[in-house]
Amino acid sequence: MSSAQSSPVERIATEGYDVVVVGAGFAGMYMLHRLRGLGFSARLFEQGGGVGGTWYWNRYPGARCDVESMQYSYSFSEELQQEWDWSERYAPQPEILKYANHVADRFDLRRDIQFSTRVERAAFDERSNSWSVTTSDGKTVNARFVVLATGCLSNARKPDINGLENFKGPVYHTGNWPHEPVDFTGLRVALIGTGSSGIQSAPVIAEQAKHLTVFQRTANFSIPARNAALTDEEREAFRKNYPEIRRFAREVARNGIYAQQPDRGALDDDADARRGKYEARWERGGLTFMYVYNNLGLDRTANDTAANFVRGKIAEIVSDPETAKLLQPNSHPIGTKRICIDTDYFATFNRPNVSLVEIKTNPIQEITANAVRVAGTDHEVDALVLATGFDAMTGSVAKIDIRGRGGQTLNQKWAEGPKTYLGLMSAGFPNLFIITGPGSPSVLSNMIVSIEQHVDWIADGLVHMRKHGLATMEAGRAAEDKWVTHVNEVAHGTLYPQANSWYMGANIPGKPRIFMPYIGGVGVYRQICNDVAAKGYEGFVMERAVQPEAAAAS
Ligand code: N01
Repeated sequence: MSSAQSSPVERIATEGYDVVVVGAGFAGMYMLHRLRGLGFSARLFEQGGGVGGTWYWNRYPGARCDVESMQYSYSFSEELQQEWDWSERYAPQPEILKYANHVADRFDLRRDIQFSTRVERAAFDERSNSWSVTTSDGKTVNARFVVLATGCLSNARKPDINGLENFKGPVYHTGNWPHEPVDFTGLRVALIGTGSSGIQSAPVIAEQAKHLTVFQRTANFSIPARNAALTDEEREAFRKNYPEIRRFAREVARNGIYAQQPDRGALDDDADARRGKYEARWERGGLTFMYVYNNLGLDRTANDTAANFVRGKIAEIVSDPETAKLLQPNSHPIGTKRICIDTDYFATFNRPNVSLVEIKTNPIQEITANAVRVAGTDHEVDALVLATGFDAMTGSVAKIDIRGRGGQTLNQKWAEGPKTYLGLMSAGFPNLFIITGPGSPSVLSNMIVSIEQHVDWIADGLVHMRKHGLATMEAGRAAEDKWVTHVNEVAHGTLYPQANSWYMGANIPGKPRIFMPYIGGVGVYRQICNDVAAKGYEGFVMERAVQPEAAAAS
């Protein structure tokens, strides 16, 4: 498209880029690679100083992926998946970041990436059918297409806790951790938040700190990771079976993870058989605990059997009965908030240098210069760790001033909740794609499986447009409304909306309560996307450029 030929579509491209990609995480990097392979010109802007996205920012102690390394990796290059050696069952953050850097080097991606540059504004010009993209260095470039690869959990959220700004010691957020080593030796540390990040970091901080006080608003379900070094034999077995493993992850497994699938519901087994199965999965460890049975996300009675099992395990592990009781989750069905995967989280509360403060009934009153005050008691600390999560799925998109047709902003359009067709595009914003956006399986799946599917689908769409001389592609309003309704209906057929989760936007005061990801499963979703494309991009509106002569005559 970037060759200097005569159609208006092509002339625009020579003044800028065919595509601007925002974000150099796993989504943006693969998008860039595909675009270049197809002969599109592309520029990628990344606000961080390096590639890796989530894994660039989340450097907190104990950070590691909760999807097994051999599966949390790109599948698009056979050479890449055969040559890279993962060291552990669950890769630690530094190793995933090293992998991201390896990919950037191996595919020579950096020459088209501008680091330390935020995209601040993107405005669609209806006359030229192109986007004008303004970056934090004050420059503006033109692009026919913009692809938002801004990540679902990339906008770290500082909580509105009274007095936080008065704290005299260092304050860290797990989602925006310093690049320099942080040493807690000899310090009293407060950890606020007990989601995946808090649960992963608590045991590691506790080993170093003089004292760790964990402030828990909602107790969470967590399953042991059973992390271990990968043996050569294990790696080899995966490599040999990759074609089948990848196919299964894409087409069969709901969450994009190759694992044994359940063949029955929890109430189809008697109590002994059920307990045996839960024990076996607990011993194996990891996310697949939730795949013992096929109705844990659907039926509350079935769900209770798994939740009771985990509550029982917490009581067995934690020595102090009162602490154990506080750590037993009761506010939501198991799995309806993202289940956590830990290494020694519950056992950490048996350490003499760790204490738990429950802040549901007595919220934090204030943070003072040197303490966290709860129910009139000052818990004195030297450092604060905020593991308080993200403005998920929409937060990073909302930070960009995006203006579509008629100058409408995406934030205005999404004021009552995100609206997309297939999570990929939003009506009124032509030629703007979102990778793993709200309305797609994204955060309910192995992210890399979902990322590759979206990138390939977008790449195919651009090739289709080039082949047919089309200038714009846009979600149709009717198709979008229908999809939003469908996403909602599927979610409300499950137990998920019963939790005050970030899936629902419930962690951000004032954010609309909409179940954002598509829960139908990655295989079903992939088929829907493929069918839509096969039917000539059914539900999307695709238009040719108006030729200057025709425009002048009208
Ligand atoms: O964030 P979260 P996260 N006062 O939103 C509490 C992925 N991830 O960074 O539940 C006091 O889950 C909040 O309490 P409550 C994964 O998808 C993956 O841990 O709202 N507390 C909660 O306990 C995950 O789900 C990996 O009542 C406050 C915690 O902070 C997602 O990222 C590792 C508060 C936030 O939990 C987000 O995880 C890490 C306040 N004002 C993350 N505000 C792996 O791959 C919030 N909280 C392993």
